[in-house]
Amino acid sequence: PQRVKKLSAQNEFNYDESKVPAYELPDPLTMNDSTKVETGEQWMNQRRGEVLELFRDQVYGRRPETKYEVQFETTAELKDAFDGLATGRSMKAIVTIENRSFEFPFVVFTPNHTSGKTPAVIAINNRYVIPLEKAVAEADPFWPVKTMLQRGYAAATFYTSDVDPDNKNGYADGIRSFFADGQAPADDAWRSLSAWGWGASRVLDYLATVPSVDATRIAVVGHSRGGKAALWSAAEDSRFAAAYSNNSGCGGAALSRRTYGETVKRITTAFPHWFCANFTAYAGRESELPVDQHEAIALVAPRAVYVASADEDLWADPRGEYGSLVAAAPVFKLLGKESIHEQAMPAINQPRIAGQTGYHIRSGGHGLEQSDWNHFLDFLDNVL
Ligand code: GTR
Repeated sequence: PQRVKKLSAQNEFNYDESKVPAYELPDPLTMNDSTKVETGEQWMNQRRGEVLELFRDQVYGRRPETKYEVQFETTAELKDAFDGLATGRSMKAIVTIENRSFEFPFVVFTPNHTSGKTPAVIAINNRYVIPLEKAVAEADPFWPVKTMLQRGYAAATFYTSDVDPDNKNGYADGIRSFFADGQAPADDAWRSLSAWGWGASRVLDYLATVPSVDATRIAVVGHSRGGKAALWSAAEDSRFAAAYSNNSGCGGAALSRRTYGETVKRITTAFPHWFCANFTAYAGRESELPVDQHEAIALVAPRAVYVASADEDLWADPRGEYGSLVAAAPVFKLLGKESIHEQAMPAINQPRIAGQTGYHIRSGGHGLEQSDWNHFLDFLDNVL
């Protein structure tokens, strides 16, 4: 069944392409003062910072500047996981500010027999906590750790709610409240999507200390709400070499101005803890947003971005997800990189890869499946 949502009485959500409003996307290559960006340096040194600030201010919120320390502890180890293919570790990140601390767990598998350093994939996991033994015993297409290891990647994951509860009433138990020392969040302060992205950066901190891992070849991946967080994570942290945003929809890869499927109004009402207060104000007036999601992709340029949709997942607006990738192309081009620029979407289950960006639309519903991973890893092999 197609993932479409309807409110009982009114026809609140649009799934009719002919009813998508005419819109003009903000030009990533025009500075706030209307100057045109003409060189890659100008983008990297001037305009990129402006766009990043706009997203912080209007969409995902600003991360705190408070100084903190992070330490890592191994809580369990599995030396010969998958018949000796890899070593698995349950880890704990301990974040300290003065005499207070906050902990969250994560899991890492590193290949045992490698020549040289391996790339790594960090998955922002919005499903569950993964004990080591379970990861080994039960093949799970949502996080196919064995596939990644066999293809020469280290694989790490953490559960979103362990960093910041995915619950509109969960603030007190999360990292945001820890940073704010229990104070309520300011209107422009970070929200959960940004907090989860921050969690991925802490896992990267750890991977950067692992001798067998190449810290310059680490990707961040997420599905749906995790896919929104993955994109923003790579925008905020340039150490990520690639981002994969799967079925991420509204507030992820999909263009907000299309108002197809999920809208700003619906998402900020259903999930008020995901976006900063300012974003809520664009409910029903998406065309007034100073940014759109193609610019979140542009923030990752010239690094690699992979986007995937599912043809029945209309709630996430596949056309809008593809469209933002294409609309980011001028930024890749200015940075001397090739990227997808064809306006027409590729056929179902036919991945399209061009330079630094890749895309596929899978047949079927909302989800992250083995075939999605296979296509993404093919792309990653190419770009890393
Ligand atoms: C939905 C939400 C989407 C998407 C999804 C998910 O309910 O409307 O934005 O994030 O959840 O994470 O599976």
